[in-house]
Amino acid sequence: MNTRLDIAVIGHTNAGKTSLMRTLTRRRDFGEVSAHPATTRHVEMAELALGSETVLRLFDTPGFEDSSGLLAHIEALKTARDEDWIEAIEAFVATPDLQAGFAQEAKALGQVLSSAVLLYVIDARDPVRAKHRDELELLGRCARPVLPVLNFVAPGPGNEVGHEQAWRQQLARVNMHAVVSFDTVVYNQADELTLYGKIATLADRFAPILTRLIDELTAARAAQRRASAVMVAELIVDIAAARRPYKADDEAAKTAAAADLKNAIRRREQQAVTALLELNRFGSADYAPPELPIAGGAWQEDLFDPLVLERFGFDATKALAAGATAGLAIDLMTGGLTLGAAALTGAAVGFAIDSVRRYGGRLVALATGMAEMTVDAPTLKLVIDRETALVSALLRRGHGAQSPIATAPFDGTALQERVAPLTHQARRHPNWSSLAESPRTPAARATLVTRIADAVESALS
Ligand SMILES: Nc1nc2c(ncn2[C@@H]2O[C@H](COP(=O)(O)OP(=O)(O)O)[C@@H](O)[C@H]2O)c(=O)[nH]1
Ligand SMILES: [Mg+2]
Repeated sequence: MNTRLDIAVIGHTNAGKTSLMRTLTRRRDFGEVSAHPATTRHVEMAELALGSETVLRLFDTPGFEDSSGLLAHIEALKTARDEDWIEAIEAFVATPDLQAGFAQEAKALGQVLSSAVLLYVIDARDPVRAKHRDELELLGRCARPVLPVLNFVAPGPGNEVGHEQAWRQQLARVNMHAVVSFDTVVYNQADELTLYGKIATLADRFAPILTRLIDELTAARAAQRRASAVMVAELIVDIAAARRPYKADDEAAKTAAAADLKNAIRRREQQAVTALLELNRFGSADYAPPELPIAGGAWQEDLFDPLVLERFGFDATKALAAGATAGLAIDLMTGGLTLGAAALTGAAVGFAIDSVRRYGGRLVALATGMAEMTVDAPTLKLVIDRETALVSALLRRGHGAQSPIATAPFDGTALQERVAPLTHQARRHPNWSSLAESPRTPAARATLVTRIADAVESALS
């Protein structure tokens, strides 16, 4: 059984060879990609490992610039030396004197001869031309299995026509029946697995390692999705629970609290973006997150957060409407279980000492003239939506992509329905936020993160 597969990535210059290498190896910085021809001048290698074992080596090659001239040159060599094709190609590769003006092509062909399988990358926006036919003929003479890869198949500006069908017909004519479509910019795991599956068919002695690779890629993808969703869920809990206290009648303190909270949330979101990019092996150059579009006053002030009061067993809106004052909360807190406010005896129902212990300090603070700034619902929704959209975009992005990440429009209605009750729960626990002064991470917080992550994951496209 062979334990390491060498693959040469070949094709016409600018077909997307280097981009394909980047996407397959998840290395956005591999080699050099540009719209100028002949950017790749030497053979460059990238490895794929399972654990510590390298199972696949991909070799990026300089493109063939004049494949028709090259074919004619090698055919002439073959005739002059009275050799068969593969002998003539071997002699051409091994002997600089025989390379005429084709030194770059000789490097690529040299790599072809030392590889077990060839990936032939095709720009499917191009019609099939004579140069392509000659390239195919030459590759067909190299005595290696060839898997043609149709690149640039995603429709879009500059690719309204597409010549995928013509290419498939042409490839069938030269006995290349196994073909894959692969867009190096728009990542699609099914296409990637198909690519490895077809290689396994063409070179079945490598089937065992390719099967392991396929399993590993599948598992890694699921883990990456989950870890991304958990990062978003952590962010959601942190910002939903975040609070900043201030003296209620002090305008300057209020402004400062709002600014402080806003900055903390911005930094926390930026931190999540950086972590998401890193987890998915992209970098800050790929994405410029938009600012939180909030004006100063849009932050929520909740002197008496109905959610907190409700936790104490009474309907806050009713109680407040009935003229409840801060005094009530103080009574509750200080264990004055006599509850001076007779009108509010109902409040004692379901009242738990545990709740006093947990929320007491806050309610006392609120009741004694302190207020708190929290993130408002629209801002929270915005962050949830756009980070979920970012994860979707990252999961769809190939590492060969050059343009900055653009998140697709995201309809967060269904996600909000699932997440809103969960963020309410987070709001009740200020110290579950990593932005709190003394953050706590009880098991209940972990459970909440898991439930939010489930919702985020199911909203990923
Ligand atoms: N839209 C799009 N652009 C691509 C794709 N593959 C490569 N490119 C772009 O095409 C150009 C040439 O790609 P490159 O990988 O350098 O080609 P190479 O010369 O065969 O290595 C670069 O500008 C790439 O960003 C693709 O699938 N879709
Ligand atoms: Mg290149």
